[in-house]
Amino acid sequence: MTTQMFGAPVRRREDPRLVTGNGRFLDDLGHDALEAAFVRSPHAHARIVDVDVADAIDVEGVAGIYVHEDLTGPMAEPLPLLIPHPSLTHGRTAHALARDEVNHVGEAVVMVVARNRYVAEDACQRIRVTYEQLPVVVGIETARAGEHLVHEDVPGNIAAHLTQEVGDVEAALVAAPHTLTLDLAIERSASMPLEGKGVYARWDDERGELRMYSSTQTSTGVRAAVAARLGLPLAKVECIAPDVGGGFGVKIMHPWPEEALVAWTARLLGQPVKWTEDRREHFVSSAHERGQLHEVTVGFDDEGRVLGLDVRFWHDNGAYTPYGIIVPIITSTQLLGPYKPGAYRVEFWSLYTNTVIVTPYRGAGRPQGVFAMERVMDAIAEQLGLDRAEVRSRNFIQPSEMPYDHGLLFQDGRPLKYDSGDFPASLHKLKKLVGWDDFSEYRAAAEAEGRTVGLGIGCYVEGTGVGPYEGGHVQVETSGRVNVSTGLTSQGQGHETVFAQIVAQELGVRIEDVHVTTGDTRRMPYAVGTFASRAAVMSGNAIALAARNVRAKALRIAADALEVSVDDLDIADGTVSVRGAPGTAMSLGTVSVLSNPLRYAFDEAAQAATQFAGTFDPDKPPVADDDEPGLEGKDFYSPTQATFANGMHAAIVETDPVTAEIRILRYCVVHDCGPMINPMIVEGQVHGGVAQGVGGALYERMDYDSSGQLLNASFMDFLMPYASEVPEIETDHLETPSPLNPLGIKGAGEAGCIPVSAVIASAIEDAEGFPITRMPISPNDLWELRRRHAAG
Ligand code: MCN
Repeated sequence: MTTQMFGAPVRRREDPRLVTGNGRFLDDLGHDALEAAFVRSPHAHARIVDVDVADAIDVEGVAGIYVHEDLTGPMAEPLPLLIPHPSLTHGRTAHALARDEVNHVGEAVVMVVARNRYVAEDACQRIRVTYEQLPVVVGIETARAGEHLVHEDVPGNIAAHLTQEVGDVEAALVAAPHTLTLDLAIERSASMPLEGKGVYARWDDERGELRMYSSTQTSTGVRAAVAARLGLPLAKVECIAPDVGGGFGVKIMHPWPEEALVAWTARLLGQPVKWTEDRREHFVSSAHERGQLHEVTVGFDDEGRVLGLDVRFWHDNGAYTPYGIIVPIITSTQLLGPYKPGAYRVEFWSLYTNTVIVTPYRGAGRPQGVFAMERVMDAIAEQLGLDRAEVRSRNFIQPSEMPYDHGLLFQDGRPLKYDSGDFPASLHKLKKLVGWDDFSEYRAAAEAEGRTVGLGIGCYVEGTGVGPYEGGHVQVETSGRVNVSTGLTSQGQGHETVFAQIVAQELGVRIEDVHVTTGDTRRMPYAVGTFASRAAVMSGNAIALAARNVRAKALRIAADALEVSVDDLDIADGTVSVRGAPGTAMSLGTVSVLSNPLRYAFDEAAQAATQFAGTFDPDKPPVADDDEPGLEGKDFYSPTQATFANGMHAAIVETDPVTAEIRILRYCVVHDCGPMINPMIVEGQVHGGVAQGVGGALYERMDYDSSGQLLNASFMDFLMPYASEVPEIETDHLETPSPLNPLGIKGAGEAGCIPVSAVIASAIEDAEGFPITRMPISPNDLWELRRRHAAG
């Protein structure tokens, strides 16, 4: 019997490499490369009048200086709009180097390539760009007012406007015994991977081939986008994602201007070129998210059941829309979480501002939506004097109602349908874990000590494992070693471990013999990327199917060689044996030798194969008619819809009566991502997500002034939680299988961060006794709220 690998808390195989400093990140590569630096706009909105590079050209070591006018062919075109949508009536994307106008501080205007980064930066200092400043639009209120425009030809700064309605909301609200209206806000924030973006490209002039390395979440996307920009056949471009030090969504964008420009200059100059983002660049020229204002009206009955929900919200999409409306459409369709809203109308406006672009950031639109929905649940409970968990439970979709269709359409125009989940069971577990029913005693004990505490709760549902597809390739070498590749990339999720677990389980080999490669277009040119918590579902299933194919093939070949029936064979620990006759066996390495008409006898397995020469007819094709040579198999997994994970969090916070400091005393999570491939990794993902969520709830905000300057564009000023601010996270799991995929799994990578703002707001509100309607909340904010509340 092979050890049960699926579901085992196997320690991450990549960690020894990573924690001993042996990871190879982008900046560890390309020491022979020229390096690029950029002159970026210091203004949020301005016309470019003149670019004077005369003083920079002669700087010793400068290889090239480029402005927009130097770009040719597709390089001069605006960057692609990656996800169009019919409602995106005024989509706009940036040029790789700004043409005529800049629309946010940090937009690249000039590229300098030089011997090294120091020289490139020195040359940048000598370049003088003359700007004519234009009126600046910062913040949703200003964008909505429409007095000034980000793009002259976009009236009201409205990139997109979309409404969906299920049922008659107006009638439901009129008929409801109770109604409430809430104004809610979540501020802009951003992912902060430890390793910023980076790209390194080598051009091989003799072969006309480009090899790129990029710190990306999609090597196939970068490859395709860059090939198109440079007018190269796909076959002539390779892209490899080395170790990637975090992505959290920002590295899914492709191509980033720098990716296209570095590849283009590498070809132009015939020399390797590299660019590594610095932290300030990450703040002002990568991507942000989260910024939304919500106006919610809810109608409900005396029991707290929602009868109608009317949500209007405004999304700050920054200066351009490469990702269309993906973030607000996720908010609008997944805001409902585990609840049935009666009639539902959601309407949003996606607005341009003179700030950094938006791309999906871990959770992608859900933290905002969950914040809005959960504030509503708490407000209903408060109004009716009901228990907050009870109100939630009365509105739950029941397991018997699965699959559940809210009647909403997702980005692709298809209905969004929950496949599975048991919300009452999750809530039951959470209440037990946090001690929900005993909290009044906990509070009384705290109050007796003069402490103010509050308990908060938040529930969410998350569409994970979205298509269109992902592939897996499994190959057994004659040594018995198993090579596994999948095209999506890894940024720290532990894919080398979980995919090896799946293959060990499915094929019947030792995990030590499995070697996993991700994100290399040479190995697997067909792939999408790592985002939307999709790797486990997509590549996990594709790899499982590929391993099953290899297993079936191994059994066919071995049955033939051993002259037994396939049904009499088993594979365990890399050996195929005849059930009941353990002496009659052959290693998978030997099967691999037999699978290949050219049987090199260089290793043990090959020599072992010779013992079957008698039973193996040399005149017969060495593999069955429908097989190809080699013990390998490939498969793809392509679902028709997302699978829905869900979770519920609760937290106990303490607020300081004098300093208004907010401390999280306990943080509890119940999570359901179906069967867990590796519970230790899932918990690590949940912990990381909660840590990021705590940042979003209490610390992290993009502090723009009205002229569009980002005032906190460094780690000196942008607060992130340290280990000391992240509470110990107590977790429990439910494993409701998805009926949609062979392994029954759902994604887990974003879950942790989704409800944290909602939960912390709920707990602070419970502690303080007045509504919390805006996150993040700092001690200053809380102090100010207390002052206003006291003043009535
Ligand atoms: N897993 C599991 N069993 C399940 C579900 C997941 O064992 N039922 C494991 C997976 O095999 C994988 C991990 O949990 O090792 C996360 O899986 P999944 O939910 O499929 O998410 P992805 O691997 O697709 O990762 C993407 C997701 C997203 S969208 C963001 S953003 C994010 C995240 O993962 N960025 C991360 N986690 C991150 N973790 C790190 N360290 N760095 C990032 O940039």
